[in-house]
Amino acid sequence: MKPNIVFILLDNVGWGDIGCYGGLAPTPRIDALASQGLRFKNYNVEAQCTPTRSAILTGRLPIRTGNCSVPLPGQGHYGLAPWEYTLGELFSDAGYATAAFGKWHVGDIEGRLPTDQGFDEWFGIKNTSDESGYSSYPLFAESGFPVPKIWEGVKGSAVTPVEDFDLQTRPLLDEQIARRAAAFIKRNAEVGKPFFTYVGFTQMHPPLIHHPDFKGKSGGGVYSDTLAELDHRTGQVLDAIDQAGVAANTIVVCSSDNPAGRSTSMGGSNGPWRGHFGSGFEAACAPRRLCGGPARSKLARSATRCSVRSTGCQPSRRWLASARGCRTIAPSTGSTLRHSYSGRTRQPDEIT
Ligand SMILES: [Ca+2]
Repeated sequence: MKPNIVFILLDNVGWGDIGCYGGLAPTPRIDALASQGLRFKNYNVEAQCTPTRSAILTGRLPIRTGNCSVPLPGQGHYGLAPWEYTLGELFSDAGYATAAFGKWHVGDIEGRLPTDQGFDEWFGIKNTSDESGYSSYPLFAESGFPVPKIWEGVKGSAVTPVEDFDLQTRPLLDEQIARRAAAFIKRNAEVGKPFFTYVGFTQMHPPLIHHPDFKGKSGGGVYSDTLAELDHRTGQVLDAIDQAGVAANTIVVCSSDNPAGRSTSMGGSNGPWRGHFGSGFEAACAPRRLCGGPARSKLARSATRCSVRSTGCQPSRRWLASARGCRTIAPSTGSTLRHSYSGRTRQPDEIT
């Protein structure tokens, strides 16, 4: 039976933010996921959102896909070119139902959106959470810049706007992402179709604004409150898997795309690592990553120092999907984690 895959990608969460890595804010759901599976202690990503996301989705170094940095508004087209072979395409070719929810940030034009890159459906934002502040800037109306939107779409059709993405809707977005991801999981589990979903939560990326249900809940300020929400949203996705009765055949990966930022006033910890989001120091490449299921009992219930890179996600998923007939990505930089996932070794293998 093909395993279901749920890839939860957090935004700008530092090594030291999560409880099981020494964080002080309570993150019980993510900590529980770590205790059920494999916790990586040497998982390396890129220093910014777009480079890491492109590497996860393609298994290729950002320099090979042209995604070495986050573009600024007005810099022109960016992201994954239509010919890149993404996880969405890989799992579609292997017979999976596929969906992306949340932040994309690897292309914002037709041909480069999730539903153009193999995903059957998508709900979320094309770029980054910074855009929620644009319409509140002085002279925004005079600038002629379009009001940022939250979008949705299905494969084969143009995406359509759901609502404005602004400072009012920004704190409510992850609630919608979790709800839609849960519905997708339950819908496909009911019909017995293997599924892959890429859940890109938008927290803890600025602007950091309380969801009303979590304001003051942690006692540690806005950063801690929002981290509590992020933990809760992750838990909602895990609950959906359990409620759908497919936990024994579902692999969950939880990862951050890059570390916390440099601002100490807003919170965020990169643990023992020097530097911050976007810097050239080690913290920029060292978020943490957790795995849980299938078959959670088959996984090494442990932490590993095995060196892993974000490019390893695509070859590993290809193995997990038993995706014979999937196109070979060339040149790929990733190595699979098949034996680490199965608990047979703590070293990556099969350099592809
Ligand atoms: Ca990020």
